[in-house]
Amino acid sequence: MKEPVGVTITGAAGQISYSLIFRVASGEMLGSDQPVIIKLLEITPALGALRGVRMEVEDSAFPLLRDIICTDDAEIAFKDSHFGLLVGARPRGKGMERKDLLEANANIFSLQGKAINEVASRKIKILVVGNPANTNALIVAKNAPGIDSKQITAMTRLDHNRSLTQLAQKIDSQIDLIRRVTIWGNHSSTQYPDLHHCLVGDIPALSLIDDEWYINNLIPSVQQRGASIIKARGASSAASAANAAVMHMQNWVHGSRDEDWVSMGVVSDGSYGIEHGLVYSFPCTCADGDWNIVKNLKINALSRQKMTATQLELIEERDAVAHLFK
Ligand code: NAX
Repeated sequence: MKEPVGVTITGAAGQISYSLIFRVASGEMLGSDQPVIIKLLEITPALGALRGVRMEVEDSAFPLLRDIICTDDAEIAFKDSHFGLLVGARPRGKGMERKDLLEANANIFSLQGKAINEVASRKIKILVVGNPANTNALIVAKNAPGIDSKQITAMTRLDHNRSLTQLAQKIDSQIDLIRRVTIWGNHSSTQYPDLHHCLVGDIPALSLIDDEWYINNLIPSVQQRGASIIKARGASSAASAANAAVMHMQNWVHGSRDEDWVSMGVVSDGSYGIEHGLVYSFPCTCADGDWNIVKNLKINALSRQKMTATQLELIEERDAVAHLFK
């Protein structure tokens, strides 16, 4: 058995965490030989509800769970942590403009970035789920200069998974035969699900579907899937988001499939002409606990236009919160 590692989960009394915590504690994310200490962060008014979650985690008798800490203090929650799943965020309230939401969340994530910088393991791997996820991750990176910005990522895996399933259903294929789907850009309705490099077995996916369906159906339906779920369920996606977070971390730690890649929001190194420093979703391969952007993919005019549109939204978001950067 390995030494236990600390996993911090924020927004721990919320609906995504209600699924996520149990999957982390079961060993699904880090492996069946990796004991965990789970540290749950919430705002003070939610600590009562968090006590109930804690009781259920305890009642699950997870063999890998060494300890569970519940707190409203970010410095306690992130102390020595090796993994940070930053789920907690402020939802959009009545009459709140997008700008207000950005600002409210920017405050949360700058405080958490500072706490991470002070107390977390220097090796911490961070996944930001709370929206606006890409820009929140950027704020964490700016406020945690002691942590390599390569270790701070945002979640677009749910969008990636949604694209896989929609394609599989359309062509009546199995998910595991489909490779090289890409989500470019922001986890928002400007994201660009790209099938130009996608293969089904060894067959190009775009030769199996018509362009009209891809452009007018798959792209908008993946972009709007979150809203469709809210409409149908009366609540936003939760279990599928937790699942995507587990898969994102699993791949980052244990590697991605051969001849395939995953989509991750990462700090841009300027690849594909995307502005340096933005947290933008790219196709990435993972190996040895590290990720790398897949380089040299051919980008056609349609892709370029969509990649630029989502980049512009991220630039606007960044500029709106730039005053919170150190
Ligand atoms: P909930 O509203 O159920 O839970 C959020 C929890 O965060 C609440 O319990 C709240 O008290 C807590 N919280 C708020 N501020 C906090 C702070 N400063 N520190 C610690 N905890 C804090 O939301 P849930 O459905 O769990 O969704 C969480 C976030 O994920 C939202 O921002 C949501 O928009 C985002 N999502 C992101 C997705 C992605 O693919 N990146 C997909 C799913 C989801 O929409």
